[in-house]
Amino acid sequence: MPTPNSLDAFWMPFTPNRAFKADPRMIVRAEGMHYYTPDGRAVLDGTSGLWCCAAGHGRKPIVEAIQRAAGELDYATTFNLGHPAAFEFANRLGEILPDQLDRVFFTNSGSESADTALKIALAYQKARGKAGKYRLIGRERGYHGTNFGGISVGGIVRNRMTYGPMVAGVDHLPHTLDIARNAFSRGEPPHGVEFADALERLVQLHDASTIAAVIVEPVAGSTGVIMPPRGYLKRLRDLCTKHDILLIFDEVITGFGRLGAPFAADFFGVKPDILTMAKAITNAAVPMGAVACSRDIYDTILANADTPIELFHGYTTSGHPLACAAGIATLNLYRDERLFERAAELAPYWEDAMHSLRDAAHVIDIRNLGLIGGVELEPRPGAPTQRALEAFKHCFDAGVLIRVTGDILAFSPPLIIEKAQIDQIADTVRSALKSIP
Ligand code: PXG
Repeated sequence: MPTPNSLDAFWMPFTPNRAFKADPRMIVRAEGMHYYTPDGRAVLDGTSGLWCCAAGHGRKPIVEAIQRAAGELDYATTFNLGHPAAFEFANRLGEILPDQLDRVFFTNSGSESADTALKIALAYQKARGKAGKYRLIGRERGYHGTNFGGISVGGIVRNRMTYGPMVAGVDHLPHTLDIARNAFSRGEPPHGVEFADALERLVQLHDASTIAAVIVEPVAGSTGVIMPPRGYLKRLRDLCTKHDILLIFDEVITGFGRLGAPFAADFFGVKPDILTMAKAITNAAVPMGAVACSRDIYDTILANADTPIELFHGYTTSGHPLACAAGIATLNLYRDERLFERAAELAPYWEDAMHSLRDAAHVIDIRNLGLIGGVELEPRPGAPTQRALEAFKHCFDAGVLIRVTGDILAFSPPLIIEKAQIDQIADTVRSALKSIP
């Protein structure tokens, strides 16, 4: 029988359960830029939780909004019934979303947003009489969550290889990491716009009349921080337009100021047809995701429906009152504290701090954009990923939370970070790397 404090019952996600439970690291509280361990030690959050607490932790206006909402309307379905916060939040998102990309479908996570976006793309093609356009194109090393649609278009081998044939009719673009040509580039890497031309090859192979949509992360996060080469996203947009293919941006990590603009679409000046969100949409205080669609997609699906319900899709907690309240309070905070602008202002300092690690031990590449950083390590011979894992543990013990994936250290601090805390992250990582073999 497990005791109340036993670690056995909780099957932890994306975690080496045996190793963790033999040597657990626990967090009991968070405030501002810091997590706190059970013994009261502060740990500087260099990752915004998991790319999600963009406004920092325990923010009062968000906490109070959730408390108020819980006391007022704990739950109401949005299936054929409405509550004001869901409409208000969708409208508020529309104010910061790219022009005409403001028809919002609510989900509960990034994974649900990815699957929802793919389904909407297919529904749109069918609604306009092009049901033959069914193929979905993802990208190698892409991450779109862990549901079947997302792993089908995703490109992280370990997330896919166990789960059978997945969704049919999927193909992949090549990823854009090119360390040989782009190592240590600052910001958008100069080489690799031609990676987008692989879409032209896929069109030649499958014909555009069979392709519904392309989905990419504008900046690939989970796989280890891969930046789009200069001009790449624009070329992808142009090719999608040329071949009448929808472009979906998965903005689950790039949304809400991470790059110093509301969305990556704004930062790169490239407009997708569908844009997915989650994480920082509520500062992660309540789970939520959303999919923004162009008015054309929404109008086409509504106008061509052959039943009263136009889209047979939704979740019990789509537009949950607590999530909407948290989301509205979060958008207010981003606006009132000018956090997107703050991220833009801090980005050059962040870039310098990241690249100051160039001569640190084991480092073979550094990548940065907005308030995102990636430091790639040379894998330890015969023991890939070990070095990064040890660096993670060293940093945690030294009071800084970083994220590791493979042999890459990933950074995405809350947008409220101070310059001295940026220095603290760089210094801690430098000494961690020095102390591991
Ligand atoms: N799309 C993207 C681009 C993501 O980064 C998801 C979808 C899925 O979101 P949910 O809410 O279903 O987890 C993500 C999630 C990491 C890391 O270490 C990143 C994510 C999740 C877990 C770890 O970088 N991103």
